[in-house]
Amino acid sequence: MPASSLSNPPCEDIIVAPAEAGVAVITLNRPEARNALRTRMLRELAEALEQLAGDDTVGAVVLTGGPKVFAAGADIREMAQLDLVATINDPRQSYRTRIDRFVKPLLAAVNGFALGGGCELAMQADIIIAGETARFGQPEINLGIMPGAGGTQRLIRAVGKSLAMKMVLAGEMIDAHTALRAGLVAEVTPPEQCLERTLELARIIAAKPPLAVRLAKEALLKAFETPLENGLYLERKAYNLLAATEDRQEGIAAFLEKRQPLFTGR
Ligand code: CO8
Repeated sequence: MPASSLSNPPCEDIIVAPAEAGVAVITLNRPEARNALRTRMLRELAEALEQLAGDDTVGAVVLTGGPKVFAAGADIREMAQLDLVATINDPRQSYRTRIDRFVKPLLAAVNGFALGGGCELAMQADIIIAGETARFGQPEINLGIMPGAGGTQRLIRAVGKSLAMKMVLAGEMIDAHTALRAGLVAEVTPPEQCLERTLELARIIAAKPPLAVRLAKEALLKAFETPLENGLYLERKAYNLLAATEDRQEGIAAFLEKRQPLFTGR
């Protein structure tokens, strides 16, 4: 199946590679505009993820901007056309929400700039792997605006108050190693190994029992917005649910029989 046929109508701003070893790869594909996130690109991304969510051959998705840049933020030329009413009605907000609803693990492989909406998109992923060339920033302040797609909320949770304030108020970027120290990214790799390492991690996750992965992701994300007692309650319910799965039986049996488990997603 040709990659572009995964979405209907065919994708123009992203490339969706069909799953290999349980991992599908989405590449942002506007290099001439530094992968600026125009409305079309976010729509294609939301639609592609929804399709991949329903595809049983996909256990995890890797999102990349290619070897040079992740994404330079919202498309400033497009933004320049939007007045207050158009901004309030901006469909990009709902595409962002649809991306947030992706239930499978989403990993971002970031090389080069991840700025503004591009940094916010990387933060919508569950795990970020950064190449040493990666630069993260929220430079919206330089345009007379502020982050509008999670840059104040997710960044402060990821890197803490002081660094988030510096990035958002001064518009200063941070490099990959600073991002690693601050907890924004999980690993830093040489630039040319960033995608391969992210794929490797995605393949590892895709081979795990999918129901356990899904519920664990849900519980982890709830930690950001739930008081501890409620979060612990939710975790316990999710944990209990997994007791009814065949994959739990298989995982425990395989351990006791000293063999590799064969998970089926049931
Ligand atoms: N939007 C549109 N076009 C862009 C963007 C962008 N964000 N970034 C780069 N481009 C275009 C340039 O205009 C240029 O086009 P052309 O060749 O036609 O002149 C081309 O890409 C190459 O750009 P540069 O020559 O500037 O490339 P460099 O490699 O020298 O620099 C940078 C790369 C550092 C990324 C630089 O382009 C830059 O600073 N870009 C803007 C970064 C920025 O300010 N991002 C924040 C945008 S605002 C935002 O993201 C708000 C999100 C709110 C979302 C809320 C709604 C859901």
